[in-house]
Amino acid sequence: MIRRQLQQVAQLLREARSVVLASHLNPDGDTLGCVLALRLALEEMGKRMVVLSSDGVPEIYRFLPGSEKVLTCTEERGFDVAVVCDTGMPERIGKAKDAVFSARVVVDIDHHVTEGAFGDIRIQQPKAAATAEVVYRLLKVMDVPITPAIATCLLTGIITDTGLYRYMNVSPSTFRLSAVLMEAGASPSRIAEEVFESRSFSSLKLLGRALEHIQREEDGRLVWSYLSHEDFTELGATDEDTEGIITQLRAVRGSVVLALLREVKPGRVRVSVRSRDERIDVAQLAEKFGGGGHRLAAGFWVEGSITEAIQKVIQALREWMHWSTSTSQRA
Ligand SMILES: [Mn+2]
Repeated sequence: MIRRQLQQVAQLLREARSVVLASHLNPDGDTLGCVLALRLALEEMGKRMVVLSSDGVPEIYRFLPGSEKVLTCTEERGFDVAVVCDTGMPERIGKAKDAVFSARVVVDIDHHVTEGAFGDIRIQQPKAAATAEVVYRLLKVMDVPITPAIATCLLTGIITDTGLYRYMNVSPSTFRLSAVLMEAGASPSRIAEEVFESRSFSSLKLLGRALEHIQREEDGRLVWSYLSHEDFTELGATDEDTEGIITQLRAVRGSVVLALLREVKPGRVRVSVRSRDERIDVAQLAEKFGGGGHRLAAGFWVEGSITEAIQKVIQALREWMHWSTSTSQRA
């Protein structure tokens, strides 16, 4: 099934003259690695391309080959093919939506299964640890040589989406593909250094502040923290500096649901939520707040002060945890 779809997409891309590639909002290493690997492959094939990331490219991913070619938006329309990587929700591509849906064929490649229709061809491979695994398969079907630059983009997707091979999505094939990409010229140690050990000084100060504010409830199953607007101004930090903080909260023994609230602008709070229990679908909760994401990782915005946001969100999280665990027990 997937192989046939990949062949279909390969054919479309071969025939296309112009292609638009789009990553999701708040882009991570997987979504960027995928669009940049595809960009390199299509450039080799002489296609005209636009690569879009509505939220730009975070500093830690600027080492990725071709990242300087990524645009936040374009006026260009009417592409032959659009490829969206790593999300199943059109809202998650932000303002890239207009260019993407102006294309004659829209392809969505993801490793999460999401409800609803998105695009004309939808490839969902839940067994893959990262969308990069699916893109690798597509490139193989297209007979594209895996250059060191392409391998670097794809391995970055795998390394970041598996949290350095620590999460449950890691399978023997994740390691097999990583070995292939390493043989093709990607360096895991360099990627790890660029992504995890190249943080700004203010982002570490901010991490310190978030750890200082850490709280737990629900017998330690809900662990959360916050950053107020004053924290950001005092430390000279921006929201980009919060990247990775939520991952640190996972370190608390017994934690199941993690949340980080930060008042990015006065009166506007950005919330990230993670779950390590399949029954607790945080994307569904995020949708109630007008956001989205995946079952185990989602985000949304709340209007109001940080204090108001904490009250609202933590209460909602508690209820959501109770509801999720009791309904799935019955099912
Ligand atoms: Mn991903």
